[in-house]
Amino acid sequence: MIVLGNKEYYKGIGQIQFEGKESDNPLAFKYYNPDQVVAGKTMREHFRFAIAYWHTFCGHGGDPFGPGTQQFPWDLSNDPIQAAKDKADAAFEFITKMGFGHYCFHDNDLIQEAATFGESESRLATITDYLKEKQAASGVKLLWGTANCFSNPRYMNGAATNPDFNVLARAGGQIKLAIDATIALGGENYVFWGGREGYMSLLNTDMGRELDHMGQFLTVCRDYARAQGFKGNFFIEPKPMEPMKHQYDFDSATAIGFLRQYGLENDFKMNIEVNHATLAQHTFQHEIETAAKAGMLGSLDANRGDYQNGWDTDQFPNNIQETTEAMLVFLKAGGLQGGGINFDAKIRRNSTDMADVFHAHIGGADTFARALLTADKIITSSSYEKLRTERYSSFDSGKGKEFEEGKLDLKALYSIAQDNGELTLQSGKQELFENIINQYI
Ligand code: XLS
Ligand code: NI
Ligand code: NI
Repeated sequence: MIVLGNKEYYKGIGQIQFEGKESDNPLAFKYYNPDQVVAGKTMREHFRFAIAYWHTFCGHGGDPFGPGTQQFPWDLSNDPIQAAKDKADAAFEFITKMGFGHYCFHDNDLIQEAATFGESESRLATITDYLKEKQAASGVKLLWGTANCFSNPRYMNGAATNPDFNVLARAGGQIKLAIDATIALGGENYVFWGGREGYMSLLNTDMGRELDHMGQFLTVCRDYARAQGFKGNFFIEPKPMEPMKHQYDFDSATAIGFLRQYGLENDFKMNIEVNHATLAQHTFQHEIETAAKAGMLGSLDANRGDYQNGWDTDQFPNNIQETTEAMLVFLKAGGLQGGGINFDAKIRRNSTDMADVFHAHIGGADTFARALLTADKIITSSSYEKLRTERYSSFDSGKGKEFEEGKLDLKALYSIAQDNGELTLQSGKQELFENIINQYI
């Protein structure tokens, strides 16, 4: 029997409750009311909020100009297994106090990688057993697991796209273990973020061969997991650059095309991250819409970038306008397929109080909740839907309808153009659409 820790890490902070927007309590939700029904589902069901193990329990605030600023009481033990268990205790305390139902991890977030592959395998198995107990005791579930195949120097030239086969095989070994851990913990999904799958310079890169390797690699990962009985989704998390100059999963459209080319479209969906979208020069809502149109809107990694510098700064969401536009697309798409909203975000380097990470997650959840409420009101009570539908009304009947049905050829378009003569301009009314968003916020 595993003895679960009973030390309190976040002292003086209790369960975070919904108190409504009039509350001045910084440690309460103002908009996120888990049991409130919006558009036919509770907020809890819409969002399935998850905590990212890496930022919240492993990130110490280091940046290229200085070391971490956070000292976590769960990092004190010199024994890696004890330290991992202490971290798990802190994690489950935090997730439970937030009232969130899910968490996400990389294998190496859970426990420090060992000097040998065999020792790493046994460490991961040990902490997996411990987490199983923590999940059972708390009811918290695993939204998705993944493997960190980008930090260790062995992956500097990529994992599945490494020019050295032995590195590819090593990544395969590591991912097998991460899939095993995900399955053992009842994980609902498994994520691939191609951290170093891409290139720094095309001069030394055979891109076509690397893409074929990646397609084949994902195929064997899928086949293995399915053979082990894994029923969940696999998610690709597109990102255009950083750490590589060019990453193969550039954006949703690129990743969807890739999956279709390699016959993976039935098992894989998108995990869309706000800051990755903006790094690709897209909006968050553009990426959601692209995935939804392909039937591949799997999950979301919630954060925001800094719109002055453009990097993947992974700040917590607080932009109501942006999130409202995203929630419009989200609601119209019918929500997520199997995924949830994972706060892939970190507090700033100079946010050093234990309460800061609570403020951050409360703010993030409230941003999504307020945006969902607003988007729902826009859809149900404003002229937004009608205005959009009207723009396309020329396709609802007559020749436009025939075109949609594939009944008109180019010569038919030619004769319609001849008959019509010059056309009157149809306004796109963008400013009116923008005003509706503001009116309902
Ligand atoms: C990095 C990614 C990463 C993935 C999981 O930019 O967002 O954190 O979500 O590997
Ligand atoms: Ni990211
Ligand atoms: Ni992410």
